[in-house]
Amino acid sequence: MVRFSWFAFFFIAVVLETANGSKPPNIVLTVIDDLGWSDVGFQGSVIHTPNINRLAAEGVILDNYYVQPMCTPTRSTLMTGRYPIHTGLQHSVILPSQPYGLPLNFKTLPETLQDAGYATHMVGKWHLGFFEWSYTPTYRGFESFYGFYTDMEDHFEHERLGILDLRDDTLPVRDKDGTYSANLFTKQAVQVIMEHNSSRPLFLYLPFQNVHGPVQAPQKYIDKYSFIENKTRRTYAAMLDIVDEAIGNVTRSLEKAGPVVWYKSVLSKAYIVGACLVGILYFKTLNLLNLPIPSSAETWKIVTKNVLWDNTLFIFTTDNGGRPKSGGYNWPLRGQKGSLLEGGVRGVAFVHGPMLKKTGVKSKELLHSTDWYPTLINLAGKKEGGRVDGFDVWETISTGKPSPRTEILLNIDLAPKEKRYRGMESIHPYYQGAAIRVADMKLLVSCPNSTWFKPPELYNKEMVIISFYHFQNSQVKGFIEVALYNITADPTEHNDLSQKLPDVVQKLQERLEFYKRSAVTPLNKPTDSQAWDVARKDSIWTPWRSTVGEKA
Ligand SMILES: *[C@@H]1O[C@H](CO)[C@@H](O)[C@H](O)[C@H]1NC(C)=O
Ligand SMILES: *[C@@H]1O[C@H](CO)[C@@H](O)[C@H](O)[C@H]1NC(C)=O
Ligand SMILES: *[C@@H]1O[C@H](CO)[C@@H](O)[C@H](O)[C@H]1NC(C)=O
Ligand SMILES: *[C@@H]1O[C@H](CO)[C@@H](O)[C@H](O)[C@H]1NC(C)=O
Ligand SMILES: *[C@@H]1O[C@H](CO)[C@@H](O)[C@H](O)[C@H]1NC(C)=O
Ligand SMILES: [Ca+2]
Repeated sequence: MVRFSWFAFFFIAVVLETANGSKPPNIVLTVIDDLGWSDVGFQGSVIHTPNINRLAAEGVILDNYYVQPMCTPTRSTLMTGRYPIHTGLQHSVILPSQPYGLPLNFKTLPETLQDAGYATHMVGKWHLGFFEWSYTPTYRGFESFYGFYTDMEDHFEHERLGILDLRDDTLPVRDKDGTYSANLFTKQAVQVIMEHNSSRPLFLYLPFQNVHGPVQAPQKYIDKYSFIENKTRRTYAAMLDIVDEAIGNVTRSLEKAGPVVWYKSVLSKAYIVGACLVGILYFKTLNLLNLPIPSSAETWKIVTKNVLWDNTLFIFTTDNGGRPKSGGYNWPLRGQKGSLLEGGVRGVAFVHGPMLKKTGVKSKELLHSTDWYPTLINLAGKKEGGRVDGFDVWETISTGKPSPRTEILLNIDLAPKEKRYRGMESIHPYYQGAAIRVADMKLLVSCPNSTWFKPPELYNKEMVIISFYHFQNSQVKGFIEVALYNITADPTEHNDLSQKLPDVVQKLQERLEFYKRSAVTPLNKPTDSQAWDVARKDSIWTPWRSTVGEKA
């Protein structure tokens, strides 16, 4: 009888194996907030990230991949495939009491994946607006949401400016005070995975709160980094360490989930008898031919081959560069979060999955965070509707084909001059400037200057180099009016070629002008005191201009 059930398992395995081949992949999109270019182990960091390193090594590392320099804009590119100049989110980020968000006329990635038959879940940070319910995740394509709406908050108390921001779907979660967010989110992600019915493909959007400030982590993880003297850096290391553990837990649960649910739903059906007969036949044949009969353990291995993980595309990306003040570093790249220099926008990222044809490689092809939208919906079998700025880069990632991209608009965020921008100065005075990458070259215009920030644990080793850049952790003053870098030859942006190559400057300036013509006015709005009134009354950040009722 024991053997008998193994036969059944085996048959199910074979059926699933065949079914899997044509099924759209499960997609797990993991975003690490403010993760620095050089902070993960596979970039040479001292921070311990064994799970991330292994997945990166087994997958494809994206070495020439760009994001936007801040949270809201990058997240908007993931959801829409559009450059922020086309959604109105190109300037700064949404603050808790500002009444705007990702415009409702853009169909989001989860909405499109839902059309393609996906189960869509989100765990973590939203940061794309919540002033009305219709802007929140469960109204924008996610079947479930567990996380927070605002830009940042205490990792233990889940409070932003002293007010709670934590929800399960639309309902306040008030009993998690003291539980670290990475633990909460991991537990929820694992639950989503284990409860997922694999008759539908899964889309899990998992934007962690880590490693964004406030710089906090459970003491046990901080203690692992006693060799890092600087306390901010030590705690940041702990924050990344726990994310690595989280990713280990999430991938392990993907390795377990899937067949059990399928097995349960199939068990009730009559053709299980047929399955067993085929199983018996198979084993009888092995017996007759004197071939070894697989042991229970081996059979289990075959059965579990059909877990979610075996058809999962796992994407790992930062949303912007590291912020040295909060312990994140982009060394040897220049600049930091908020800057259009490489340290702000060159994103650390990799993809992993059995559907990749060429793995264990570093892709040098030009890629941008807007590319996920068309790439993923095409993989899901749904041709994109509407215009996007991203490209379907699947062949590039999967087989190493040249990127369909020749250029990336990094952003256009110039201080207001025109009339329509007047009054915007009070919103957020920091303008990033404009930048564009075309093939090897990158042009920067009107960008706040920035320097090279070296992680403190590297000081002793390379004293000579650092003494040269010893304005450590202070934002260098001044503006880069115009600068041109050959990023392929000079990824650290040391050698400004704008004087030497004026024709190249002009060519790239024309491309910037081209994009400028299609830019929409930034949506930024002054803060609204009503947001505070409602938040204080409900003791949670909540939509305050509610036009739609809560979702049942
Ligand atoms: C990972 O799983 C282990 C075992 O269940 C748990 O103790 C640990 O807290 C989890 N890690 C995170 C980051 O939640
Ligand atoms: C999974 O979904 C299918 C199709 O909707 C359904 O028939 C089946 O009962 C579900 N299985 C479980 C275990 O919920
Ligand atoms: C530690 O590093 C942070 C930035 O990561 C910096 O602001 C702080 O001044 C450093 N502290 C010391 C004692 O060097
Ligand atoms: C920008 O900062 C760098 C590094 O500190 C410095 O070498 C350069 O002169 C500055 N450029 C401008 C235009 O201020
Ligand atoms: C940029 O650098 C690369 C690599 O050194 C070189 O092949 C290319 O010709 C350079 N491009 C320009 C426009 O100078
Ligand atoms: Ca961020």
